[in-house]
Amino acid sequence: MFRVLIIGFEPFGGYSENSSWAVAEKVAACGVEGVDITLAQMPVSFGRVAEALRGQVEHLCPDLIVMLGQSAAADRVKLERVALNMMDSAVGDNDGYCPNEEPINKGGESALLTTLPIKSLRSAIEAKGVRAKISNSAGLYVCNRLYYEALRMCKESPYMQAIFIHLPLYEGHPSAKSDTPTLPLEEMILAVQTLIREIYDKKREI
Ligand code: PCA
Repeated sequence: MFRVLIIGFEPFGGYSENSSWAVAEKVAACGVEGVDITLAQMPVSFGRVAEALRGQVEHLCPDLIVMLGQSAAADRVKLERVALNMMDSAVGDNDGYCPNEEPINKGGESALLTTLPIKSLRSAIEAKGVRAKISNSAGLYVCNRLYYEALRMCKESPYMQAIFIHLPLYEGHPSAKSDTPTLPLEEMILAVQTLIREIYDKKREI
């Protein structure tokens, strides 16, 4: 069976909920036909997130890692193309750590890119009527840290692929103000299910 590790984050930065976890939980609960989905929550911690991912990946050996993160500034589903070898944050993570332009992997590659066909994935999501776009920066916070680690692991194990998706707040999110962009939870669930289905179908054609 095609094995997928789906990841969401714990709340952070004063938000009582994290859209990424709400969506990941629902996708894992509803499932995708023919796909074995395992759910994991990651800490919003520069220091702990890589080990948390490694533990899950070594245990599961997934074919695909789908990582979700919340971005309150996003107004649509954002498919992240690239992870940068840098950590920087003025506000600090859930451990209160504020890295100042620190490399993730000293001497390692400056950037790592997903090997998934990101444009056709965007088209598949849009064809379901969900707003989506490709982003060329996942920021320098914990999501980027996790994505870099996942793409590094994919280089070590080429059968494995990974993608990071930033999600807006969902409609009804307790932290959403009247001017915060939101998407219905169901649309974001559909987007992630569609992406998994699309990747799985393409694999089966090979
Ligand atoms: N978003 C943060 C970290 C956790 C999350 O959901 C980010 O964009 O880095």
